[in-house]
Amino acid sequence: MISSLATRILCCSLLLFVGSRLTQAQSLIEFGRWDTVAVFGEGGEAMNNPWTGGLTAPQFSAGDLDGDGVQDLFVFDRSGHRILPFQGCPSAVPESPMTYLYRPDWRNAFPEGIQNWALLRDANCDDVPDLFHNSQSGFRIWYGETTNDLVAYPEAPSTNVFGNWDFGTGDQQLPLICLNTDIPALDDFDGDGDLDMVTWTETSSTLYAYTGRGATEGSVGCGDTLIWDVTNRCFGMLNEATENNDLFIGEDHTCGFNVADPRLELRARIQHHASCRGHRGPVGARWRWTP
Ligand SMILES: [Ca+2]
Ligand SMILES: [Ca+2]
Ligand SMILES: [Ca+2]
Ligand SMILES: [Ca+2]
Repeated sequence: MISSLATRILCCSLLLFVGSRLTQAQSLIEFGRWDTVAVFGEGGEAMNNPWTGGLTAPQFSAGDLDGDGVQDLFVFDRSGHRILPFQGCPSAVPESPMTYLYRPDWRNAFPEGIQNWALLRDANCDDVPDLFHNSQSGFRIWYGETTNDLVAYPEAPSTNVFGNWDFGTGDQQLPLICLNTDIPALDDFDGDGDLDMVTWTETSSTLYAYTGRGATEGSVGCGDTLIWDVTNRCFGMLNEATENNDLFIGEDHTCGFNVADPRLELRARIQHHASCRGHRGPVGARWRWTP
């Protein structure tokens, strides 16, 4: 009996001792990022950003993230939903290309939980990049501010972005479409100062055109509020087959359903810039609308 009791006391003492040592050891362990080890290519040249981790399905955006007047690089990798910011570093040698430094410490500037696609654009022309990203079958915008020499997105959007849809009875405010499998073409295509967008429709068969209303509303071209009209559901007179990758253009194109008066663009003369430098997003071409 005494022997059994002594054994129990000894076991408990050992457990308490081991437990306290483990707790002490755990409190001393700290993990940190160590990416100062240089890595060299086969030719012996030092590699830039060797510890970035690789990119699988990246989407690239330019934007001045730290407000120093130099364009930085925002990368969103659809695979893993990763955000990778890079600081733009001008070369000290004239006419030498700019390099980029991976800044994982800037990641916390961006909202969490972004999936599928994310692009930076300046939606309100304050020279601070705003964040567009997928949300269900639409998208949201976070407006940026520069605080402490780094962009911040303090105010979460409460809804997806809405636009004006006219089906023949006047404007209706409805959510804009941009599927999670898509990446929109997002730029000022008509050159009037505000952002426009071209993206695939719900069935990925034709293209929506969203046209910024800023200039036509009498506000500044790129106003403090981004207002979009859905100006075409069959933009570019092309549609893709549902079963395969066949593309129907021009006279072969069919448009079963559209918004009212889509000829706002169809009447316009569309110039197709075929140069590779004109490629933008999923549309694979650069469009210019000329009245
Ligand atoms: Ca910068
Ligand atoms: Ca902005
Ligand atoms: Ca525009
Ligand atoms: Ca406009």
